[in-house]
Amino acid sequence: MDNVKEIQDKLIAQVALSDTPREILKSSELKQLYGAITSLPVEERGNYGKSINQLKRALELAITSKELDLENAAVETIDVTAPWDKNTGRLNLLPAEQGTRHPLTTEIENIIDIFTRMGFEAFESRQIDNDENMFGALNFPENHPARDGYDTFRTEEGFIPPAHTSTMQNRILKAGKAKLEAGGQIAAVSYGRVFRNEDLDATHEHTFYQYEGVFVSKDATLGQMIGALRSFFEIYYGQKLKTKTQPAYFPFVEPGLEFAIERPVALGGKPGDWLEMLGCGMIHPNVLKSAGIDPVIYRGFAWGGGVERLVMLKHGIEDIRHFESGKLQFLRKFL
Ligand code: FA5
Repeated sequence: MDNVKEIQDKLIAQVALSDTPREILKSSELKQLYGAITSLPVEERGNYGKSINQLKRALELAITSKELDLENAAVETIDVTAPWDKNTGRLNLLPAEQGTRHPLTTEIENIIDIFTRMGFEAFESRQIDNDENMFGALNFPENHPARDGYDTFRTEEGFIPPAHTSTMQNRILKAGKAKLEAGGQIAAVSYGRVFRNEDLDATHEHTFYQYEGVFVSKDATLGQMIGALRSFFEIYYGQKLKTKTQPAYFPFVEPGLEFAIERPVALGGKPGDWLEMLGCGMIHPNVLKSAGIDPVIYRGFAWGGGVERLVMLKHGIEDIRHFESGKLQFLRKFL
């Protein structure tokens, strides 16, 4: 029995020093101890068996605890800043890839940069709003069919994820009223994510981005708006462009227009290839009134366009659904 205790202490001491502690279970000393049972008198075998079992339990415990220590030590030696293959020792692995900015983030910055250089103040639009900002303040009469054109989502509580950035108009007008009364003007551009319950295809997303201008002064004109928009598109695409307007209906402008550019030859177009870029017009007197601005004294213009379609033309992207797809193959093109 004394011999068993002695061997137990010796093996446990070996476990503490070993890098492969489980191997110790195969040691010849243990085998001898197991074999010795048959050479003992029958009446001693019970006690001997118990002490051997106790040794095995103590040894197992020591081995498991040593294995945990070894595992923890291995984790601690990993250098999280080192290239992947340095830690694993494996060859031919790609180095960790750095993320990149999403092309829409870059392009929204480009758009906003152009308008702020023209003197417009930029505001990010909200992603949750109400019926009044989506329709009421924008001169959509109750139950008017024009509301259906916006395929609007609603929460159970009646809130609206905005279907266009025009939901910012009433806030911008109210916030700028004091500036008008002090003899100044309102010049703002809002931008952000909008949502529509749309059937999806290569040019229609349910979640996309818009940019929207609002300008109010005592003598704003359509000519100023067309000049500002033409400058914007020429700076954005970096070349002279042919542009035109055609009549369109939006309840919040009168007259309402669509602004189109001729697809530049450099971007795969041919003469007469007109692309409608945005909706625009003179702000309806009722929209000014709903912000407390007197439409007899002040007048303004507004426009709203889709960011994705602008970017698709610039980079020759054939399907709008790539933007939200998260596909690396697409995103890597904008490194
Ligand atoms: C509007 O959203 C108006 N708020 C624009 C406006 C603002 C008019 C201010 C007058 C004054 P419309 O629904 O046409 O209009 O959308 C404007 C632009 O958003 C479109 O020209 C297009 O570029 C983009 N757009 C609309 N629906 C989608 C869609 N499902 N996917 C991607 N882009 C879209």
